[in-house]
Amino acid sequence: VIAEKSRTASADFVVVANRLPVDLERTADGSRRWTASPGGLVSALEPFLRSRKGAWVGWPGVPDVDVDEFDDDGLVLHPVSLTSDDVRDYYEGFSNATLWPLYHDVVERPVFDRSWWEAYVRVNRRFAEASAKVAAEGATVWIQDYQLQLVPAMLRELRPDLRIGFFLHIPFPPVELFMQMPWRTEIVRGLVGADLVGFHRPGGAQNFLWLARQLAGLESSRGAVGIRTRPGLMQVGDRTVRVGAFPISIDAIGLDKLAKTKGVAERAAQLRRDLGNPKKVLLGVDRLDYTKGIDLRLQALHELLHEGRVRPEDVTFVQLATPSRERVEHYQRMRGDIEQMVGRINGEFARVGHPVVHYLHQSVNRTELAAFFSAADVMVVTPLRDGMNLVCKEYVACRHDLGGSLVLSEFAGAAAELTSALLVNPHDLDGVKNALETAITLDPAEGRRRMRAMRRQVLTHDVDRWARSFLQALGAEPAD
Ligand code: GDG
Repeated sequence: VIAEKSRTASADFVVVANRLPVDLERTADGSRRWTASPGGLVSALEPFLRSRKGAWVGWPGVPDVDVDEFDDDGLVLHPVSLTSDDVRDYYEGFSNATLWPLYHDVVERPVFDRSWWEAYVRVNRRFAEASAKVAAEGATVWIQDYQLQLVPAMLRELRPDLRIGFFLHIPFPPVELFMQMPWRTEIVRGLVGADLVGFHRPGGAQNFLWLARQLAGLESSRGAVGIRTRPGLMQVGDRTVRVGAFPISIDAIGLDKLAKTKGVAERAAQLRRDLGNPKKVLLGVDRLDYTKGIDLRLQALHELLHEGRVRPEDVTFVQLATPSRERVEHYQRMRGDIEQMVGRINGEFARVGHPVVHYLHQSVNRTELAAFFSAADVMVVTPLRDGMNLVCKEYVACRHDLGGSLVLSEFAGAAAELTSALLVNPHDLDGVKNALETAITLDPAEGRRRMRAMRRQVLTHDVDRWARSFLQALGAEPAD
């Protein structure tokens, strides 16, 4: 429980994100408490913020509550209130039913609703105003993700003295798709309010530079954008905006350490026993999201079982599906489809006491997750499109034993780094089936070779390096 106290803060370093690093929870007796909301972003940025008298501006996760700013162990948290209508129109609507599908290759059809757009503008302004109040003279403000693309320009107008960075955690779409957006020019103009606009992949940065030229008439460099270094440059009035690629990562060393603990090893062994000691454990871990390709991997498994290429007594597939965005219609439909497929596979291939697919629509803690990663022979990551995908990097970080193999979609940002994975085109079902079969039967020496190469990449490119390289490009951190 964190004590709430009001004070005026003047921070030199401010992170602005849709959510705060802690969630407000209303308990059964009507009282309120804060719970940590774990995640890559929070663990990446928290140390930076604490060491720099930092502040975090974000929504506490429940509608219609007003909470004063408070100090969480040296980090000042500034809650931004959202009404139920804001949550429906700005968050579930424009963010998650317009931008999310549009930016993920229109895997679902984006809904363009003018009242949602109005709410998006209104809420972005609220975030900009809150940030303007919190930041000290000349402070650095780092704005996160697709929910807040208008904040950079709004904040610059209020506070021209600030150094402003923006990072997009999801893919930036191909130009042909972005052009569908009725408010495309407004979004581009919102983003170029920043001094540095960062993406996971150079392709996203390149698309953005092109669109800024076409839609906002901005002069920009035409050379290729490199990773971490070699940014694109864009002239916006008398300012030069940098545009770059900064592939995000995980706390690889922390996870490696956790996976080496006795507790995790014992729990992993227990999980395998609980699953009936199958020859091969296959694992999927995702937010339950239609971009993640959970249906594809189930379909691939179903066909492999049908064709007798995989025997139900040899394999167990565990799908951890964290509940997500449950009030958005696309998500409700997809959940139904996936649960039907799980039922069908088990209906046809399970024996009493031995389901082939274990499906958990639940969230587990970090230690339990590390145990699942340690227990899995084959990690299946098959998104149709994913900005980066941290799960595959987490799996690799947990495999100090060099065991396990990774089936990874080419359409995850991580595929550019994890080139020793068994890469698949998720639209090619035969290709996915072949990769699963290869992974299940992979020669252990070959598996170790691949895992060693992937670990080298993940352990040397962690989230701390990501944050530092972004802030260095922004001029907010000294160069190494
Ligand atoms: C977006 C982009 C980009 C999942 N279930 C549990 C749990 N998780 C954790 C994973 C991982 C995180 O959630 C999911 O991160 P991903 O990167 O895989 O996917 P998104 O949520 O879609 O994230 C993505 C990311 O932003 C960062 O920029 O990589 O492309 O879409 O850390 O481990 N954690 C726990 N229990 C669970 O049940 N504790």
